[in-house]
This record gives sequence, structure tokens and C-alpha cells, in this order.
Amino acid sequence: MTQPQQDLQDTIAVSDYRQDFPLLQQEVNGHPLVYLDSAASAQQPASVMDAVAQYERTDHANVHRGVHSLSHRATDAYEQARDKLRAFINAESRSEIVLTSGTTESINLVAQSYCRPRIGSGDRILITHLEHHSNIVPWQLVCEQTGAELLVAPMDSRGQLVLEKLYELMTDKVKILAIGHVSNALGTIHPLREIIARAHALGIPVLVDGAQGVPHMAIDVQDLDCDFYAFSGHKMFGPTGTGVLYARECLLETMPPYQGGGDMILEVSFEGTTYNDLPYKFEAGTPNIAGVIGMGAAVDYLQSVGLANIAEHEQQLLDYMTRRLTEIDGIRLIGTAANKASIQSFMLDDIHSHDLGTILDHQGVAIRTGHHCAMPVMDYFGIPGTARASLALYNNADDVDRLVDALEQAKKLFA
Ligand code: 7TS
Repeated sequence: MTQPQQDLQDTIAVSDYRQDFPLLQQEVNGHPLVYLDSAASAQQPASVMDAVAQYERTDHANVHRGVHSLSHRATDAYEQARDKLRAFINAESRSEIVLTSGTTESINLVAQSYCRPRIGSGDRILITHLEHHSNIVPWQLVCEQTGAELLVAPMDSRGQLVLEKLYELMTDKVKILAIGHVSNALGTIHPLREIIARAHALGIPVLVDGAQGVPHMAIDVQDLDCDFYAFSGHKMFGPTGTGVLYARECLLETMPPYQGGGDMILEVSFEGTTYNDLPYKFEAGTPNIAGVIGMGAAVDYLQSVGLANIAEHEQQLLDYMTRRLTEIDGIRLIGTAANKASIQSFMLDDIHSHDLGTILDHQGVAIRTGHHCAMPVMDYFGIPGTARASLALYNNADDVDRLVDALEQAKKLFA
């Protein structure tokens, strides 16, 4: 066993916060669970589970419809969550917070409702090499539908965007730039403020895929000056099947509805339909009410801890994890950008990442393995996939030491 290094100075009492997460208090395969897969889905604090349970036990009803008390209570809780989310990312108005099923739906909404009606052959959509499939395929679909061309800004061997090349690709033919905030495969944080300013100087609107940004740092959409910001509830300690599309009100006003159905209308007749006000025009059908209420509770939780505290803790832990992993003979770190958040991909000797993941699981250590829905990133490095450890508020130095010990065990097994 390697000796744990206890010199990590935690800025917050992590052990206290860890107790807020019931799922983490269990053994897996006979070992205390070490959960290092929060980039795929983060665990929920009890307060989120309680908020969902309270709605289901005492307030369950549909929203925006009934005159009865339960429906009022459900509507109030649901709309309060929207207000919390508005404040959380500092959007100017609650009309700019469209509640969706997650990042994927948020991006598809922009692709189909904003982009598709206003582009055609000769136009271009600009993305980067580091995107998750959710920020690639929706744009490929629009290109197929319209004849527009998809341009991809390159990255370097550390997993950083090559900014000069990105800027070279920004021309008046580009109708939107869609870019991740933080790469889910490599952890790279892009210099968004600079990139957005450059795009806006040329009149190019910018969508940010914030799925891996929101959980790890304070987001201020007005300060970033982005036009769209998409994120998911389940990566920020909320329930699955919830998410947000932030969009500037002036843009939402020009966009046709994404889906038709109940709640997105003011009046319907066979002759025609008048759409509802923003943001409801983009929220057809009964939403994930319980999930959204839980997402609101997740915002409360994140704010009670403080995003600055979370970012500082995770940064220290990432530094520690990188240092400990580097000490392992035969490790190859994939993604070594100067500015990174909470994620480290790696390979160990020539052990297949799935084998590594299985061996670690036997020791109670949960990591993600494979291509991480970022196949172009894997292609760049000429590999089928990586092992990936991702950190959250509830992880500590002991988790990292357990990961390193488990990797040493794997080496022995494959020796
Ligand atoms: N964009 C990024 C950057 C992501 O990391 C993910 C999910 C998505 C979009 C899609 O989010 P969803 O909530 O709509 O599914 N990323 C991961 C991951 O890294 N491992 O599993 C899912």
C-alpha cells in the first residue's frame, strides 16, 4: 500500500459535506465506496432528495393548470426553482431560463429553433475538437438539414484549444460558435470571456455547453456575455432529466417554438395558435416537476457551500490527484492543459480502460472508462478510450489515495 499523503490543506470541512450525501455512506464489493465519476452524474445531498420527496408526498399536482391548492403549491415550488436558477447564473430575467430535460435538449433546442431557420448553404457552424457528442451531433443534423458546413477548431497535445486557429475560423460566414465551458474528457477550461468577445466583435453569437462548468465554478452569464448557456441538473447534485437553457430574451423572442403541446400556448383553434409568453413558449407538455424542484434545492445546497469554496477545494484536490497519479510507473495522463477543472483522464501501461474500471470497481472505486462521448478527442490521441477520475465537493485526499492504491493493485494483476 502506498502511504497516504496528508499534507493536503482543505479549505472547507469536506468530511462534513460528505455526510450530506447518503449514497456515499455505503460499501461496494466489500470496500467503502470511493465515487470518482461525478462528471458523468454527481450524487445528491439529502436536501435534494427531501425536496423531491416533499413535493411527491404533499404537493404533487400539475403546474400552471389547476385552481386547486395542490396545483398552486406545485406551481409555486416549480417557479421558485426557476427564480433560484436565474439568480444562480445571474441571468437578467426569469424569461431567459428555459427548463429542459438537460444539456442535450438545451443544445438541440438552440440548433433547431435558433440556427436552423436562419442558416443555409454557404453558412458555417463553428465548434471545437473537444466537444461532447451533445455539442457535435445537433449541429451535424442542422448542417444536413440546411446545407451549412461544420467547422472544427483544433486542439493541441495537452488538450488546449489552439486559439489562433479558432480565431482564423471566425468569419462573417459563421452563424454560431458552440463551445464547451470545460471538456468532459480532459478537464480543459476554455478562456471563454476572451473567445466570446472575439466572436461578438464579428457578430457571431455564442452557445456555451456548460454541463461541466456549472458544478465547479460560479457562473455569471452576463459577465461571460454568452448568448446561450446550457447545463444539466444531475451534474450539479440535482436529479436526472432536468436542465436549463439560458438564452438572451431578445434571441428567444425571435425563435419559433421547439415543440408544440400543452402549456406553450395562450390560445389554440384549428385556424391557428397563439404561443405563450417567454419562457413557457419553449416548455411544451408536463415538465419534470419533481426534478426541477430538486434542482432548485441543489442550487440552495451549492450556494450554502459557496461556489468559490468548491472551486478552491477541487483545484487543490485535482493538483494532489495529478501529483499522485504521476508517481505511478506506467501512467500516461491524457489532458494536461494549464487551466483545468476536476477531471483527469489517464491510461495505465497497456491495460484496456474497461479492464481497469472493472478491477477498480472490485476495490470499491468508481471511475468512468471509455470514450466519454467525446470520440474525436480519443481519435486525436489515437486511443479507443481512457480511464477518467472526476472530482466533486465530497471527495478528499483519502479517495485519491484509494484510487492510487487500486491502480497499483491493477498493475500487479496485469504484470
Ligand atoms: N456536454 C458535456 C460537456 C457533458 O459532459 C455532457 C455529459 C453532456 C453535454 C450531456 O449532458 P446530458 O445531461 O444532457 O446527458 N457528460 C457525461 C460524461 O462525461 N460522462 O457521462 C456523461
